[in-house]
Amino acid sequence: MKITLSALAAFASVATAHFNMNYPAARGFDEDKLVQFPCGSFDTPVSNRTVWPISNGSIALLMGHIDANVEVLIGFGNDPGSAFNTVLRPTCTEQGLGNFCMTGFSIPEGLNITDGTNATIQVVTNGDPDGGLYNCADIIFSTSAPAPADGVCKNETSTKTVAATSAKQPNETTGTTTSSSSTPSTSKSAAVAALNAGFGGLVMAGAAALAIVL
Ligand SMILES: *[C@@H]1O[C@H](CO)[C@@H](O)[C@H](O)[C@H]1NC(C)=O
Ligand SMILES: *[C@@H]1O[C@H](CO)[C@@H](O)[C@H](O)[C@H]1NC(C)=O
Ligand SMILES: *[C@@H]1O[C@H](CO)[C@@H](O)[C@H](O)[C@H]1NC(C)=O
Ligand SMILES: *[C@@H]1O[C@H](CO)[C@@H](O)[C@H](O)[C@H]1NC(C)=O
Ligand SMILES: *[C@@H]1O[C@H](CO)[C@@H](O)[C@H](O)[C@H]1NC(C)=O
Ligand SMILES: *[C@@H]1O[C@H](CO)[C@@H](O)[C@H](O)[C@H]1NC(C)=O
Ligand SMILES: [Cu+2]
Repeated sequence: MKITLSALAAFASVATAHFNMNYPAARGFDEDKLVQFPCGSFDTPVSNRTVWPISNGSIALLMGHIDANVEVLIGFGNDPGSAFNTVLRPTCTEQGLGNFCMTGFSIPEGLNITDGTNATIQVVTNGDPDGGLYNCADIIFSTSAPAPADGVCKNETSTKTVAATSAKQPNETTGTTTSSSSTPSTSKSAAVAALNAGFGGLVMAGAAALAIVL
């Protein structure tokens, strides 16, 4: 029983974490300040940057919302501040809790990015009713960057992406309540299906159990 409860607590904590950026390593993480633009309140680049490839890069996220829009931006240089002016991956909608591994990132041609160029990646998601959530990672580009270690970048079996219902940036839309008028029943049934399936069901069961315990 004790084990079951702590397992539920672990799952429940995923549900409250908004989202984490696991690879490349986030600059920092403060769940309560993830809503602060830019970088979820972490304004200072770290000195131990992740060596990241110029083509075919991956980004590993841990999703705490059952349905979220996700966009990836980049700012070049040692400290881009809030100038995340280049879109690396336009907004898509991700469904399912847990590990989400985005693949196939390549830097657009013509930007003169070479080995040793520094940059900061910002991932923007929604999922909360009140705007964007932000995580940043400081990187240094290398054509010989190692692939992420085995198991670091993987998808939960229930994870899937669909075309975003809005072309807006995630921080200009709210969570699951903002599906466009043509698709509410689809996204609702998808959310219910996810709730009833494996990981999602456990998370909600965990949250419910905790709510009762507390
Ligand atoms: C990139 O950042 C590191 C610190 O993280 C710094 O030592 C290095 O000089 C920077 N590279 C360039 C080209 O400025
Ligand atoms: C940088 O150092 C911090 C603190 O030791 C660590 O948590 C983080 O994972 C490191 N980041 C990278 C990219 O190695
Ligand atoms: C791109 O990266 C993925 C994930 O690391 C890997 O499986 C794939 O083989 C790579 N593709 C190329 C063309 O290098
Ligand atoms: C590209 O960047 C390198 C290193 O920062 C610099 O030496 C070179 O002049 C740049 N080339 C162009 C065409 O901007
Ligand atoms: C994870 O799923 C997304 C689509 O939902 C896909 O683009 C990506 O390549 C997958 N990652 C891996 C490591 O297979
Ligand atoms: C949304 O993110 C963009 C950067 O991608 C930023 O310029 C804009 O200020 C953000 N909007 C809000 C309301 O924070
Ligand atoms: Cu959240």
